[in-house]
Amino acid sequence: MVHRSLLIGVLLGATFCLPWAKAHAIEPPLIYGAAPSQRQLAWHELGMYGFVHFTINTFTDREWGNGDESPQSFNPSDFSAEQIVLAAKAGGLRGLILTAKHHDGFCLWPTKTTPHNISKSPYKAGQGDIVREMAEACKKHDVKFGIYVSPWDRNHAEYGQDGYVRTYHEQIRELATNYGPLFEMWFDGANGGSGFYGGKRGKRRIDGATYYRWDKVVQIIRAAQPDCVIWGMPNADARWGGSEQGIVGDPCWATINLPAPESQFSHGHRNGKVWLPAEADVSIRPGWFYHAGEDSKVKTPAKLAEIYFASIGRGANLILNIPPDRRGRVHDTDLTALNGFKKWFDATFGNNLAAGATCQASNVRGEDAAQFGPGKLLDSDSWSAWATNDNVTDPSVNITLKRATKFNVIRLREDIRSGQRIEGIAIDAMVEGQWKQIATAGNVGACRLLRVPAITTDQLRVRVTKSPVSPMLSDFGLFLEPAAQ
Ligand code: FUL
Repeated sequence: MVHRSLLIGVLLGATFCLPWAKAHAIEPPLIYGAAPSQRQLAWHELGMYGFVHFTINTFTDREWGNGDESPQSFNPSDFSAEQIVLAAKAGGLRGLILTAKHHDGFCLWPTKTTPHNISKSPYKAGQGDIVREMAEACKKHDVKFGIYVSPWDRNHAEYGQDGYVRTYHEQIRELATNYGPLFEMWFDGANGGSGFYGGKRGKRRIDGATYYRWDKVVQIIRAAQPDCVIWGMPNADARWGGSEQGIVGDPCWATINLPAPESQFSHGHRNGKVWLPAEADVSIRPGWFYHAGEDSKVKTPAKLAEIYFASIGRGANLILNIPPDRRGRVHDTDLTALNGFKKWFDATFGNNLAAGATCQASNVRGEDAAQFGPGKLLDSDSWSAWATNDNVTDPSVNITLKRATKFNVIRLREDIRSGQRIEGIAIDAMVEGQWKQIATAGNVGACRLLRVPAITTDQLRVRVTKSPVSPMLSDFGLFLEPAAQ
């Protein structure tokens, strides 16, 4: 039996509180499955950034140093962190991750943990610190900064034993505490076994899942850099996209069940238990380090555009490597490619042709258009969303453009703060008085780009064809991509 005074209270509340309560009456849909943390959301917003592979390998013309190279060989003739950062910026990259230490163990900062570092090189007569110079140039030009610090160390005598793990943790602590905010730290899984190892040489086998004490690494980073995305270890914030070609699978889910074999990283798992989005990595050249012999093999803007669609366009982030040459600068050929790519990017995405359109949805959550109306598809907030009532899982929205418009790229996003919901979507265009389906996709996620044959129309329709719960679509864009050079 309901207590009498309680009942009266509820009734009074219902009567007198209603006008006040109305603004809060329509609750957003419940989150579906795993959803991103704040730091992951900021990372999704970042989208595209760069890698800077630079170390002794640049001077020995190798991809993997053995660990026995002399620090004397690290000798850039005209290093300019600013030139590298400006090259990245000119290419539209919004952050840079520097190889502070690659597998050969040479440290680009004057670490206290090993003598195998820049202070033993001729660079600035042993007074240099490339990590600092890069961090400062990034800060100056409003580019985010991140660090790659290889777990595998082919120089260190104690690699394979506890002593090295303590050294490695200390290296991470130095990097995480002395160089300002880091947006991402990258932990490579490569481990070939053989190396110099303090002169003992031979092969060292470790279990990559347990040897490095990742739990401790996470603690060190979280304490110093709570907003830093950790890439590539158990309990990380982001995962490898499954290729080194800058391409992820289609569909690519931001969720996955762990542990999972790397062969499943490119697609992830639908309804996976953790939000662990993919990052697609690729070099602008065939190798990760600069080799003069590859000057004629720099990727063209057209190739970079293709990569953009196969990574960002499938909801992943993209990290493009731009390796400095022996001067310590980005080579002219790479600069030309980066500039061409940015020109293509601006020409394509600089003008959203859907701006100013009107939207009519088949259903709006609680009829509350101010909170959940289809106008949210066209506002400047990436994640504010058109939402429907809980029982409506296959709604559609008609979009009327201001005038007949030619386009060949469609952009969709869903409100990933509420999880990855949509499993099927179709776009129709009104052509000669009839709806014609022009594109479909098996998911949406943080960003979905669909290239279509150029079409001119003033009416479109977006249909959610499959979703286990009410969808939350947050962005609709139309663009006209010029042919890339
Ligand atoms: C790989 C490394 O072995 C390469 O040298 C490079 O650093 C690439 C980004 O990751 O696993």
